[in-house]
Amino acid sequence: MACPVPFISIGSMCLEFLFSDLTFGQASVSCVSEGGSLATIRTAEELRDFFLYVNQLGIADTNFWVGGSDVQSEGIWTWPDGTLVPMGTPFWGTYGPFAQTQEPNGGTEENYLALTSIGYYFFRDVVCNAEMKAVCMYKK
Ligand SMILES: [Ca+2]
Repeated sequence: MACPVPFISIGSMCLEFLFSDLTFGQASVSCVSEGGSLATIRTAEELRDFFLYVNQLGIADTNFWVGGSDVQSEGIWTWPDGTLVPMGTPFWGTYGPFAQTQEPNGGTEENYLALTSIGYYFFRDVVCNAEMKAVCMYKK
């Protein structure tokens, strides 16, 4: 599947990685200016494709914003186009030394979705002013 420059084909997705340290808001604006939006991950296959690509590229020590947020309504996670983020397994990771809880676990303190190295790129809720890289998506 061909993707318009600067997006690259990963599985069924057209993605662009931004390797600047950005807040969620900055990342969101940057993706829009690239002609896309922060990435949406709708299926387990897409999450798997992302994971494999990051490992193949040797950047599996890097954290990335993607497009999910529950800032508008706590607990209701949506993508930039307003559709619902899938909840539970196998999308959201676990937290704690014995994986006692499942993400999202930050309540009103953490309203933005990231794929982090320490979380093995399962979904995780993060505070908005954290700075990390970002994954943009071109919507086909
Ligand atoms: Ca929240």
